[in-house]
Amino acid sequence: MFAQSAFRTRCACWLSVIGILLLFGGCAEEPSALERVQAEGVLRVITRNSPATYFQDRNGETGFEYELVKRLADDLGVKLQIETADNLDELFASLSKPNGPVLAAAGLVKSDGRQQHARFSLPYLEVTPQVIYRNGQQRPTRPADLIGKRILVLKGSSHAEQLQALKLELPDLVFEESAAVEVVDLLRMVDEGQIDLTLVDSNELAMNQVYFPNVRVAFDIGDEQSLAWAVAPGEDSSLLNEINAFLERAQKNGSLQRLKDRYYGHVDVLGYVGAYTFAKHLQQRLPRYEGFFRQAAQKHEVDWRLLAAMGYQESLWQPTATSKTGVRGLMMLTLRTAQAMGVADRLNPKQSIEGGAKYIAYVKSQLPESIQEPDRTWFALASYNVGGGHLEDARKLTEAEGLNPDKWLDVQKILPRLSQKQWYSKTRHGYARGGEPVHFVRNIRRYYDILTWVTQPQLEGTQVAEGSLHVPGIDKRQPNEQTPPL
Ligand code: BLG
Repeated sequence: MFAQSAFRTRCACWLSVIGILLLFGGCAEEPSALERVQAEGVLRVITRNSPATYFQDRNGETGFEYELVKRLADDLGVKLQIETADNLDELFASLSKPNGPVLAAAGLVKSDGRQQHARFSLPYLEVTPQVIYRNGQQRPTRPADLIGKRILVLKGSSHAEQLQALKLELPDLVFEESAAVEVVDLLRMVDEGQIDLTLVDSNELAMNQVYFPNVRVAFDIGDEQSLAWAVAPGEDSSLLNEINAFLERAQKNGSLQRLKDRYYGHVDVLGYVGAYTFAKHLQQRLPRYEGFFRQAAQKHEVDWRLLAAMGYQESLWQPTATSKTGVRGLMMLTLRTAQAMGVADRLNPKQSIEGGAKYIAYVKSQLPESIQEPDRTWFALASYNVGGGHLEDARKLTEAEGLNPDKWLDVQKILPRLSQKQWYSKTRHGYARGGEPVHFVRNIRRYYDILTWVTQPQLEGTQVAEGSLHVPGIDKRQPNEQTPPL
C-alpha cells in the first residue's frame, strides 16, 4: 500500500517536472548575445598584447583597445574580462569557440578574407598599410622593389593577405609569416637589420616610431583601411548593434578622438623627425641619467619617469643646456631656484636632477588641496615652469570666466592670457609667457606616456638597471577595474 502510493507520488512528481520543462521549452526563447552578456555581468574580450592594443603600465591595464572596450563595458554596466591571444589565428579561433570571448578588439583590419570568420562593427580608425625599411638602406618606392628582400609579416595578418595577392602579379616576390612575433618585434628586426622589410599599419608605426630610431616608411602599400571590432560569425545582431551605437556615441562626444590623439598622436606632436630623435636619445642619452632620475625620484616620492620626461622637455637630456634667459642645466633651474634647493653646480647632472626633483615635490606640496590627481601633477609642472604666483593668477582668471580653477583642462585655456595686457594688467603678478607652461605640460605628458610604455612594471622597485628600457608586451598583471583618465 505504502509502496504503491510512493510510486504514484513519484510519477506525479516526474510528470510535473516534465510539464515545467515543456512549458519553458515551448515559451522561453534563447537569450540574445546581448542578454547573455548582461546576465553574466561580464564582457569577455579577446585582444593582442601589444603597445597599440593592450599592455600594462603604471596604472595597470591600458592600451587603445583596452580603454575603448572598457568604456563599452562601463556603458553596458558589466565587468570587463580581457583575454589575450598569442597570434591572429588563435584570436579568430577563440572568437568562434562556443563559450569563448564574445568580442575581439585587437586592431583588426576589416579585410575581405576575415569577413567569413567574424562580423565586424563600424570602423573606429582609418589606417594605411605601410612598407617599413631601415634608414641607411636603399629606400623601396614601389611593390616591385620588394622582390629579393627579406620580408617578414605577422601570420594571418591583413598584410600577409595583401602580399599573397601581390604575389599573383609579382610571382618572384618571397615573404615569410610568423605566428611567434608581434608588431614591435617586426619593427625591432627592421631597426636592427635582421630583416629588410615589414608591413605594418600606419597607426602602429606612429605609436612605435618613438622606440625605433632606424625604422622609416618606404611607401604606403594600398588604400586606407578600416579597423573594427569583431564578434563571432554565428551570433545574433543584438551585441553588434549595441557596440555600433557605442562607437557612434564615442565618435560624437569626442572621446574616440581623445584616445586616438593620446595613443597615435606622437608623430603629430613630435613630428617624424622628433619621434625618431626621441627614440635615439632614449637609447643613447637616457641610460646615462636613468640612475640619477630613479634615486632622486625615490627620495622625493615622484615617479622617476615624470622626472625623466621633464628632463627631456627641459634639455633633451643634455647637462650643459642653457636657455636664452640664462636658465641652465639638465633640469633648467634658475639661479634662484638652484640656490633655494641647495644646488651648487647647475651643470652637474646629478645635482640638477636632485634639485629638479626637490623643487617639483615642493611646488606640488604648495598647491591647494582642492586640486586632485592627476590634475595636481599637471599643475605642479606648470608651477615649475611659470612660477606659483602666475599660476595662481591664471586660476583666478579661470574662476572669473565661470570655469573650474582646479581642472587643468580649464586653466590651460586661460594661461596664455597672461601675456596679453588686457588680462595681465588685472592680475597680481602681471605679465608672464602663459603659453609656455601649456606646451611644457603637454609635451611632458607625451614623453611621460612614452617612457611609461617603454618601462616594464615588473622592473619597478628593482634598482637602477642602466639600459633597462623595453618595449611593452608580455607582462600580465591583475586586472585594474579603473578606467584610466584620458
Ligand atoms: C622657472 C623656475 C621657477 C620660476 C619661473 O621660472 O624656470 N623654475 C625652475 O627654476 C625649475 O622657479 O618661478 S618663480 O620662482 O615663482 O619666479 C618663473 O620665473 C625653467 C623655468 C623657465 C623656463 N625653464 C624650468 O621650466 C625657461 O628657461 N624659459 C625660457 C625658454 S627660452 O630661453 O625662451 O627658450
